[in-house]
Amino acid sequence: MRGLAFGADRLCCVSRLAVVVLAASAVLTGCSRGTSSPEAEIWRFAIEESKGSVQHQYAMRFKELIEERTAGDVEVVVYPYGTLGTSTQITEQLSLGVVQFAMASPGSLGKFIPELQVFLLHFVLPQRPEDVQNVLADPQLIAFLDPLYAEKGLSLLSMYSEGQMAWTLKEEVRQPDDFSGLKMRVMTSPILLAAYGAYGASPTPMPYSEVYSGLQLNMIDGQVNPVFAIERQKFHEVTDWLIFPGHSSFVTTAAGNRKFLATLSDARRQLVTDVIAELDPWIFDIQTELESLRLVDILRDTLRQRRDLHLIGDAESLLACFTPEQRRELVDENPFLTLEPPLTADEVEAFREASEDVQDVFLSIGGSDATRVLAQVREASP
Ligand code: 6CS
Repeated sequence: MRGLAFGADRLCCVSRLAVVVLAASAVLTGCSRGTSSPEAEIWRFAIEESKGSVQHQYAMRFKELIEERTAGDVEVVVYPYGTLGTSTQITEQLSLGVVQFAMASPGSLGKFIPELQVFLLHFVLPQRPEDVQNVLADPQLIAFLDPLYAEKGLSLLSMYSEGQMAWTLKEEVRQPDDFSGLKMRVMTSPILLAAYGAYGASPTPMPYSEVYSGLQLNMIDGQVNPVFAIERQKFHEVTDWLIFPGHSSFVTTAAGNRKFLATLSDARRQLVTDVIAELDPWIFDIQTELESLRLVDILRDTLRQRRDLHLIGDAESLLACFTPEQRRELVDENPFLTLEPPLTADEVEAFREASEDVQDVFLSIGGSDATRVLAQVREASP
């Protein structure tokens, strides 16, 4: 087994520490416990995002369905981001079996499973959300990636998109040259460093929880995340530009501890499989809905806080779900919002060209199966 990148002693310490933290956090923090009986078997589900996020919705629905279908014999305890540590620490805890389920995004897990970084490449996944979802649901792709998870003691349960990626920046960026000298926060996978390095930025890895203060204190100039995450983390309060370059979607994966899943009865394992299958279309609708709801919230904040916001993107499609009233109040009559022209085809092309070399970087550092996984993603794309 290719263990996660730390030694046995440290694993032991991490494990003991995590158990203590889990016990304390269940009492002290906002982790979601149900009302099941004291004898209920506990399944712990750690997520990389805060309450109100796409991952939180997913985990809470998982909890609801599992508890309902086991008539309370199983209780799922959900640990939102901040209760158990960084994304990397959550993955370590999953690998150790301290938690039984977790979200593990390629931006973090890609350090340990390099092939997974295929989802971090720009201009590789399709543009239409439905097409992205079809790629991620491709059984062949999942069957191909699961053995790589198995080497880390994990099981890949599902992959889904959390929406298109947007940049929030302190300055306008319309072409790669505009990134010159800008410190762009990225998650910790090497391909993200290469991707923003290729645009001329200074990529700066940083845990999610430190991004807001990093922007506020000018340690970084920008960051990249889907709209709901920008709103939840309030990144729009510390950046003036919200830019939709159309270069990628945020992909995450739901994973389980492999040994734990193997110890389940056939019926319980089937239950997990069924619930996960049911969640795939459900979370697609939820994330689509959150994308527009959270943009409404961001624009409402600009009014309330009297903060300027410049939006670069395809306004018609971004604002399509706004009610006429929201459109009038938050867009047409909002003195703090400037709808800038979307990136031109040439500007997008300049980013696409600059990103091409990063595919070679992926093939050279992306692990032994990088070529195959990239071909598989392309094959599954329309
Ligand atoms: O940027 C990040 O670090 C985080 N972004 C999202 C949307 N989910 C989890 C991840 O850690």
